[in-house]
Order: sequence, then C-alpha cells, then structure tokens
Amino acid sequence: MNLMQPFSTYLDLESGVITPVDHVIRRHLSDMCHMYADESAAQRILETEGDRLIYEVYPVDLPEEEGQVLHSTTVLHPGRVGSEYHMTKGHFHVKRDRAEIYVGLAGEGCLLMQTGDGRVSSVKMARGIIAYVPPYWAHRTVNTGDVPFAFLAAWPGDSGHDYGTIETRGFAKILVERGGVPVFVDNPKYRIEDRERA
Ligand code: M6P
Ligand code: ZN
Repeated sequence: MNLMQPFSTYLDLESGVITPVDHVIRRHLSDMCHMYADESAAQRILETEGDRLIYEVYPVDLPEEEGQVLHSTTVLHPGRVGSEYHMTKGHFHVKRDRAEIYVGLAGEGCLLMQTGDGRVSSVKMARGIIAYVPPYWAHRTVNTGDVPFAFLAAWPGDSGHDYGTIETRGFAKILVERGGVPVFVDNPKYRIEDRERA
C-alpha cells in the first residue's frame, strides 16, 4: 500500500481561491469561442478588447486514481459573449457513472446538466447551496450575476474529463440575458447524436 500523508489546503471563502495549488488553470475566450452561440460576438471581443479571461480553476494536487477524492474551486468571471453569459466548457466524466458535488461560495450562477440522450436539468447556485451532479450527467456552470461566481467541487479520482462530447455536440440549452434577466433558450448549435435522430 502506498500510504499518503494527510494534508490540508486553505480556501478563501470570499474569493474561492485555494492555496497552495501547483498550477492554476486559466480558460480564456480564445480557448472556447466556438462554444458560444454567437461566434461573431466572440470574434469581435477578441479583436476589440483582446483575449478575455473567462474562468480560473484551482485544483488541489492529487493523483487521478480510484479511491481519491479530487477537489478544486472554480472562479467564473462575470460577463457575456453577445447575450450569452460566461460559462465553463463543461464535460462528461470519462467513467460516466461517477458523480460530483458542487458547493456555492460566492456570487450566483447556474449549474446546467445534461444526459447523453439529451435530457436537461439545472440548479440555481449561490453561496451555501450544495448541488449534486448524479452519475451520467454532463455539467457546466454559468455566471448569471455581476460579480465572480465561485464554487467548490469534489469528484472521484478515477472519473476523468471527457470534453470532446460537449465540444462537438454542445448543451441543448444556453443561458442568455433578456431584459436584464437570465433565460434559458434552445442552443442553435446543439447537435443531437445521429443515433438519437434515427
Ligand atoms: C469544477 C469541476 C472541475 C472542472 C471545473 C471547470 O471545478 O467540475 O472538474 O475542471 O469545474 O469546468 P470544466 O473542466 O468543464 O472547464
Ligand atoms: Zn466533473
């Protein structure tokens, strides 16, 4: 048995920043412009204001293996691309039957979930809300507020991240601003799997 030493890290509950972390993952608009419904709005932002920081992930350094509980915080900055609110890329777990827990820390947003056969669900997130992502549901977060939306997440060590499925198919619903409030609309870029169409 390879015995690990117990340890702790520090989570700033106001900002969502964990210290120490080995490396902060920073996702900019250029990493995901094709994921927004209005790609020309994304291009305009890149040309006029440069490469906007959308979100940061602070992962506690742990081996990605069965038995571990991986955990990280995400700080999702406020803003929109066209009328669509800033969001994370979103992913399925490679092992689809692995669940995840989200705990809201600061700001407000939405946890958007979707199954492989296109069922959708969402949970409103704010400080103190614990959201459960059951096995088989892809998950993406959206910042619907004016301040950074921060949350803690924990998931089994052998889950793995499958980004490809969401990158090619997208989520069925997107969150856009209409008259100052967030509303769900159908994602014009959503692609149903061919076998579902048949
Ligand atoms: C949460 C967890 C992480 C994930 C991060 C950002 O912290 O679900 O596993 O990496 O959000 O989301 P994504 O990886 O989809 O960009
Ligand atoms: Zn996950």
